[in-house]
Amino acid sequence: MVCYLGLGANLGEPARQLAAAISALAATPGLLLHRLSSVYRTAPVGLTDQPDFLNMVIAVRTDMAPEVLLKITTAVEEQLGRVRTVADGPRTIDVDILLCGETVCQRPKLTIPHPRMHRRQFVLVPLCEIAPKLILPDGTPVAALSCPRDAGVVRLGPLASLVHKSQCSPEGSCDAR
Ligand code: PH2
Ligand code: MG
Ligand code: MG
Repeated sequence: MVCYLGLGANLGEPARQLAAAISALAATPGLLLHRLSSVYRTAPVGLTDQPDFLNMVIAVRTDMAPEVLLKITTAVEEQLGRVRTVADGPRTIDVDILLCGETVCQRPKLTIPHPRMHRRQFVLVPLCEIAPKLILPDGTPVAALSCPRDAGVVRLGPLASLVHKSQCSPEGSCDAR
């Protein structure tokens, strides 16, 4: 099953934290990195009085249940020093489960598809970059929701171009593992 994860950071060194989160996910048994979007600089949505975010979306292949994947994404956030203060507030790293194949699930701690992804360009633009033909479980094509020219979502480039090479794999590439 292909799952899509949304990553965001706006405290500390956001590009490094995105790279560290991806490395930690890639090192998880039973989870394979499949696709990485570019990194985007995005204006904060919700609580607007905070720094711009770096956002990206990755696709992973896994057979694990969404609840197990949630435990892993939460552990990665904690490992990278995520402290939960205000809702929608600044964070060192946020790893959200957006989609897990065709799964639709509504639990107190896990709603799939992510309940706000349909109206967040900082999710839709990178998602559409790596999966332009993707259809959401409710039948909506992701391309119909994504507005690449939306002000506030600026493509910066591949993660590897934003993180010093020595901080990535020995080959100098963050996205080849
Ligand atoms: N995450 C939020 C709230 N607002 N804004 C941007 N631009 N990027 C985010 O990742 C983001 C946000 C809550 O998770
Ligand atoms: Mg989030
Ligand atoms: Mg989150």
